Amino acid sequence: MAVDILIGLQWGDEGKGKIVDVLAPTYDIVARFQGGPNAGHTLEFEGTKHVLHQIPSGIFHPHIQNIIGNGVVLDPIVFRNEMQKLTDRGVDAAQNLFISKKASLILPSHRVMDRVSEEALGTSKIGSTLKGIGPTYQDKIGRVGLRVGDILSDDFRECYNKLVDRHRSIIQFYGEQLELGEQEQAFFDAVDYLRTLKLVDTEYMINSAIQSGKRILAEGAQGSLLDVDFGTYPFVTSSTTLVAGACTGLGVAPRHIGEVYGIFKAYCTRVGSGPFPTELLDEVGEEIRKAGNEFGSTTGRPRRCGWIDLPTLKYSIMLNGVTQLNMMKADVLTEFDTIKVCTHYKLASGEVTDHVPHSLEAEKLEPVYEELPGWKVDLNKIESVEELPKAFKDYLSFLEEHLQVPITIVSVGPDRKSTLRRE
Ligand code: 2SA
Ligand code: MG
Repeated sequence: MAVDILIGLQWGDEGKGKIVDVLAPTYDIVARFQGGPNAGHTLEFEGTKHVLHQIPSGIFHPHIQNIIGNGVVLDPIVFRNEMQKLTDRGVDAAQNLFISKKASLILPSHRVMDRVSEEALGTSKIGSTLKGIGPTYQDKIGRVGLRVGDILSDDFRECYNKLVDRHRSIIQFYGEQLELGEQEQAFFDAVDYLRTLKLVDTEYMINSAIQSGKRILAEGAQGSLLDVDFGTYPFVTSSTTLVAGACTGLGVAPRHIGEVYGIFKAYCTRVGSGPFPTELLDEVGEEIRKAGNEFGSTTGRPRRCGWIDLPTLKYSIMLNGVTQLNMMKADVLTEFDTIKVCTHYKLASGEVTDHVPHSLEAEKLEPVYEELPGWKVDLNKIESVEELPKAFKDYLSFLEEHLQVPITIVSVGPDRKSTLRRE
């Protein structure tokens, strides 16, 4: 059996949480392979909204085993709060959650490092979520980090102190003193809690599940354009957000990859700094933000909004080998008379291309748009594909023709039920 993978094709917040939740019932395992508390996966069902940060979106289904893979950076404090919230809602997450011993630990000092490094960058800051993601991945690649499995050894506190001493001197370099206050105790309390959970070698768990024919879904976080290699560097996150990240972040060989679901919004958003060719800085952008409730689910930051961008979508589809597309938040565009689609970029040299150039900075290119008629029908009320208005069906066909991958799911509202299948 293969591992199916769900990936965001834009700058994150495409609605991955909702689709995992919709697809989950057909899977035995849902696994996270990268990122950490910077993610915010929103799920809505039975009139309530749940935001998950580090816990896989299959957690609401008791029959699903949920895995936090080795590629994830885990903040024990945030994790404990997240578990508590689930408990408060009557979800017994501890029984179907498995955490890789090789996942990296985010220390309170990593969060401080994230902040001081952002402050030092000034106006060229990344717009990080300040959750300590970058510094933790730096320590991982620098081979000095701590991992979940380390909390099981007797000398964990010494290893912790050693790493924090290192962080202290880096923070001093930035002209600050490291003050952890109550955070340190909170960290050790959360680590004690973590020790009571199922800490396993998840690579064995996943590979034996593949051998025994279980169905596995890997859930990406952030988006392809935030990938550390192929995203809009340096305005990216510090992990591999592409399908390749699921191989290294779970221990799955490439030949075991099956379907690749590419999730995208009917328009485009970005939170944090960095280039965004189709960004709308006018009232249209404001209207999309309002209609789509485009505010960060982790930080509450307003998201930048713009029209859909096909060159970057094609790029993400290519890098991930997407086999099915899922369009999210189509209902948000109801009020618009016309919908713009960026099909190409016009470069400063005058060349028109649908390739993503080395830099997406505004002064280096200009989006080339095609304008399509809007549908002006509230899609939220629609219950089957047949009922969709013609103008909307034309929008879908237009995109499919350019992207050359079928759009198999269309989401027309936040609830689980507002999901139309086009297979
Ligand atoms: P980081 O914190 O080091 O990973 O930040 C680096 C860049 O990656 C962006 N990033 C995100 N973009 C969209 N959504 C994310 N998750 C939250 C959400 C964000 C929030 O679901 O809404 O609540 O603000 C996410 N996580 C990281 C980030 O903005 C930086 O540009
Ligand atoms: Mg999100």
